[in-house]
Amino acid sequence: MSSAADTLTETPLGGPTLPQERRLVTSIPGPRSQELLDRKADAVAAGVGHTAPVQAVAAGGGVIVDADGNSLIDLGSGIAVTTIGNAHPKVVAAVQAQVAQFTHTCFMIAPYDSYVSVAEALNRITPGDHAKKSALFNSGAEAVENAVKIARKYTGKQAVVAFDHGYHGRTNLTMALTAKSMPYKSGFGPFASEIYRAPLSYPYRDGLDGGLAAKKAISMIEKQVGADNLAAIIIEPIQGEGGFIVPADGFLPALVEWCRANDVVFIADEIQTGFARTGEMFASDLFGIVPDLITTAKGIAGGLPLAAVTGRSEIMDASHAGGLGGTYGGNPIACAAALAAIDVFENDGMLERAREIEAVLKGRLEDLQAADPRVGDVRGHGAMIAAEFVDPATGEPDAVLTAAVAKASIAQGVIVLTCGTYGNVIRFLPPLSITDDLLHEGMDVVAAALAAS
Ligand code: PLZ
Repeated sequence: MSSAADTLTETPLGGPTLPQERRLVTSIPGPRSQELLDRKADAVAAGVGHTAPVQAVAAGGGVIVDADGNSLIDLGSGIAVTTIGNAHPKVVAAVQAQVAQFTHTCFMIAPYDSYVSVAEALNRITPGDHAKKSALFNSGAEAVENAVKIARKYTGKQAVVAFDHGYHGRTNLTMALTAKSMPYKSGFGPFASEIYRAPLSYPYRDGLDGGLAAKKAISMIEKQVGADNLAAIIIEPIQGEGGFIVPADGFLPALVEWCRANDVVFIADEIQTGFARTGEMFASDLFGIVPDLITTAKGIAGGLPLAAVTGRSEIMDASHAGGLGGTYGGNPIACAAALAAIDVFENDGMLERAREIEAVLKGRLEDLQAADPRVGDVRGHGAMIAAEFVDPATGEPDAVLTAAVAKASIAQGVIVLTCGTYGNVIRFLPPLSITDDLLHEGMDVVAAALAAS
């Protein structure tokens, strides 16, 4: 083990050349990280939290290095963003070239090639071979806001249905669409009107097959909202923040079919599930559905802020000229990064890598489940896998155990994230650039943390 002082002489460069190892040279947080956390407490609004008590100085492959010289295994990808790996060389080169050329003109003022190229790429790689168009934005929440605007304009209707356990963002409209009150909504109302919530298919907890679960949701929508008033339903094909809930087979296709028959726009929020995360380019492909509109962000640009709405041309074109936009939407640096990232997704074996990661993670978690009844459910696809922790006697969610396992794992240099409406899910979202050795070592640490909790 090198000493903290050795590693601190200069800041390491990120990217895949960073030593791919878990290395603890101080306790977590070390003194330099603690110094930053103290400044954060003084300078940054208390509402902005953090999961790992570290000061990140470099990241790449499957690790994040902190200011004390610790190297942590990254099983979170900054919430499913750095899917191709942090500081990916192709993204770094594309960003460096673009930033030297021009940083901003505003696409609405003086358009440029990369925005149009990203739109063309999205129209090509998103599900369905119908005519499509795209519009670019900065964040996932902004994409969701715009998808709802577009669906309302197209249909001339106002109501929007979201689902139990859904997460769509933190802006006013997207808070209304998001299911969970604490921490996302509590005290931040009033919320946008004309938002309704339908029951989700949650096989581990509702025991319903997809057809029955869809019937229940559609009945609620017809009785409580009415198709005549409904502009859109929005759903994550696999709930992210809500607990990596994979709906039963048939649930999503039945919803899509009902939308088609009732002039309702079906919006798939693939902000967390998109771009190879689930072992398909989009999770909609897993379920054989073709959404009318799809929202994307996160993995799209290798860590640069970019988001999009892509969908049927006739829907996307419903807005009057000048009705959609924003100062920064489709920023040229983010677009250059996205073109590089999409090249990696399409040509560098990312779908296969996500499926290999699924085999490793599911194998490890299913072994844990077989040995420990507190692991109630193991689920997910690709590099989006979760374990739900319960009280074995009652099946009740065990958020206390979940938090303890996550905290102990992070203290041992493995960054894991929790999620779930009941706070009882640990989710694994590693970058696809992680090695199998690091994955296994990360899972060894999580298993030890569970055994000790
Ligand atoms: N839709 C499906 O997963 C972002 C939220 C983290 P933004 N999820 C991470 C947090 O606590 O704020 C997300 C998502 C889905 C929309 C969003 C919102 O994307 O880029 O965070 O606005």
